Amino acid sequence: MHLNPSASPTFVQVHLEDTGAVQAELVAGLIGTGARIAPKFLYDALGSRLFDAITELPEYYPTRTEASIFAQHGQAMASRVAPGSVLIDLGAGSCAKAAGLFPVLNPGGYVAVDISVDYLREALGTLQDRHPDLPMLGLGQDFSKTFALPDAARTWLSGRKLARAPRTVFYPGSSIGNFSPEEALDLLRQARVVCQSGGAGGGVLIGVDLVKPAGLLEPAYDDSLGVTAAFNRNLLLNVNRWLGADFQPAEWAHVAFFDAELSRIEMHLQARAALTVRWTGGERRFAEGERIHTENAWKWRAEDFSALLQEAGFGPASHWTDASSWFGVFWAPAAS
Ligand code: AVI
Repeated sequence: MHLNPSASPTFVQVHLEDTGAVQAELVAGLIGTGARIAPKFLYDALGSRLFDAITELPEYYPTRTEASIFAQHGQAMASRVAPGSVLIDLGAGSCAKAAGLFPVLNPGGYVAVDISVDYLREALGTLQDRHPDLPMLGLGQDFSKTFALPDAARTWLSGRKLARAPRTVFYPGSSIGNFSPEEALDLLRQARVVCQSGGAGGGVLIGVDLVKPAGLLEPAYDDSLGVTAAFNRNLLLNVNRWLGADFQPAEWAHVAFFDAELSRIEMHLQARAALTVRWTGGERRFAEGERIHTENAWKWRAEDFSALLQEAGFGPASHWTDASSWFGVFWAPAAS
């Protein structure tokens, strides 16, 4: 392997929400009828480790099923993705999924996007050592509300003669399922704008968990080791830090079920007994059995997701699945 010790990734952090805004969002969710806490609070340092553990559980099929689809159909995907594209990896984390596809996709540049640039430093540094000639940018950005390449990223692309390269937005892991259908449509529309601002041949490559019987779905979100329950309850410890609150995780039961009509898994925390939670400047009484809604994971039918891509303005989608059609990886060109 040719190692160029001078190659190093560039890092850009887009403005993070200030503490006051985060606290206001949390309090608004807690005091309303039907308490809710956004799923982003699942992912503090411990929560991210617990999620990594979830992906190894026998019941949690999505990660390994998607990996098998990439392994089996990577070449077919590569025939759609223009070589030399800039691969824009949403929620990149360890960058492992994108890195596994470099040999087949042959990108001309790699932009790893995650909420904090700190999550990307180590992984991108290691990856750059393995691919010294591939320009790499770590972008710290919360793309869950708005997704666009910031000026600093566009300048970085121009500086590497990649401004007119095709752009592939890569969003694996079925994280799109944690968006409502309306939010998913919005994100896909924005992804299309990002693709269309590059050269011809761009598109999205996206992993989507498909509808299946509740008997398969529910254990994936309520495993026998209790790892998902710990992941869900850990959100309360994170909220305690943000708000100075006194949630006691042991007082809350993990609840996960599939709502077939809405086609989504719902995760909640349910008070085991009547209790009061206090935080700096406020409190909320919970009756026994009252719930806090913490996450939704929508499950799509392949034809509905293809239609969503079309509604977002993409051209006709292709998709690949595993033998049981549990999971789909979709490619859709930005030009319709
Ligand atoms: C990150 N996301 C795709 C996971 C999912 O399956 O919805 C989060 C998760 N929640 C519970 N288990 C996994």
